[in-house]
Amino acid sequence: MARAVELAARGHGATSPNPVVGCVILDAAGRVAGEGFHAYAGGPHAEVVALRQAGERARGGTAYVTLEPCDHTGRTGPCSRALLAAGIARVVVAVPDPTPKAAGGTARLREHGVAVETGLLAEEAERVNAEWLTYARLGRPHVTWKFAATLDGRSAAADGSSQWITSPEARADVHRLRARADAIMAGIGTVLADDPRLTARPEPPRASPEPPRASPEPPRGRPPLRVVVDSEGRTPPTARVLDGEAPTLLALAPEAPAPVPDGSRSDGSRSDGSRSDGSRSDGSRSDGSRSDGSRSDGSWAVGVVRVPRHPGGGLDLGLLLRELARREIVSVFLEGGPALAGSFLRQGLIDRVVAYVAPALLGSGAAALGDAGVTGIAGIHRLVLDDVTRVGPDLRLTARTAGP
Ligand code: AOF
Ligand code: ZN
Repeated sequence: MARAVELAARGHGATSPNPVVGCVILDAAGRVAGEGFHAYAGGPHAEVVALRQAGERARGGTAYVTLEPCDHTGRTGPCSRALLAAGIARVVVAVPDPTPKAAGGTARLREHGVAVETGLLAEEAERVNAEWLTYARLGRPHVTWKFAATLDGRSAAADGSSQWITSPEARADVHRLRARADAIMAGIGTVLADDPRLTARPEPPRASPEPPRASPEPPRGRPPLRVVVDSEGRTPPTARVLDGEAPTLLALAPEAPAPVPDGSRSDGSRSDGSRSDGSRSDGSRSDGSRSDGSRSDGSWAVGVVRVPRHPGGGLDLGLLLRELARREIVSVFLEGGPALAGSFLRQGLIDRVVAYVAPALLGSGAAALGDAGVTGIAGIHRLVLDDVTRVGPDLRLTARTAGP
């Protein structure tokens, strides 16, 4: 199962809106006969990849799968039946499938006399598939909040300048994480202060830190969606997030002025709520945008979404996340600033924290996190530390909140 979890991780950043899944098949004598992972949505499921490799050796064997085998016909056929047809005698599952649509694989396997065990290395399998499991269980994307700070916890100097606290290595690492996410989010304060591009620009790996991919996958069609939380509609028309290099969504309060006309047609809905496809027979749209959100000139569209205000201040971020889930955004990489991160934490919507800590001191200046609703030590937000890694001269700490 540990190997299956390792295999599942190879799908990171490529399977959305589907889970990452790994599978190992042992023959009747306990030797590895097949391995597989889910490489992209619409591609064969991990079990099917492993069964193909195992061939006849699967008969009487054992399948280790990180997620309960599906029992439905979606983009592909049911894995429960594929396992039965291959003559698998025993199936070991780490985590049950939380979606009513696909669950039921273990029940069907048992009905047909297959020995099924569940829960093996469940914690590891949960962690590798955290984004999708959060999306499937809660109906909202998984949120990772990333920040960079000095040893004394400052993210900006007293004059407000905030760039280059961490090393080029740490910044390259951030681009790698951005590329894995379906959406990259920032607040209007960050857009006004830093004018970030919010695109993923990962460098090609030098020494191949990731294991080679075992099966080919089609290239990702769409760069991560850039989301700006801009309650009052203050995004300047010249902001880099509007440069068309990647799709952008501006989240505005219901009555705020829209800084740009709503060019989003990716789901056929207009900013006024009416539904209109607007497609032409050549696949392009009357406004020059295509169904995937790209325009005929190769640039990406800017869309607008209206989000009610939250009684505690700012927008109702839970509703914004639900809207993103509706657009099949499984994971959000939140890049600040302090006010938005504080609102997310207050509203209980941060699942993971990635902190880049530079061995440097400022002594004054702003903290990474704004008001998180804590007034006394009893209200402290405690996290579970999952990983500590050196990135160049800096440290990367990964922690998670308690989770659903
Ligand atoms: C995957 N890969 O390896 C497994 C999945 O749309 P489909 O037909 O590909 O089905 C997707 C669902 O199947 C998915 O949401 C999950 O519940 C189940 N298992 N999915 O994409 C896999 N084993
Ligand atoms: Zn399946």
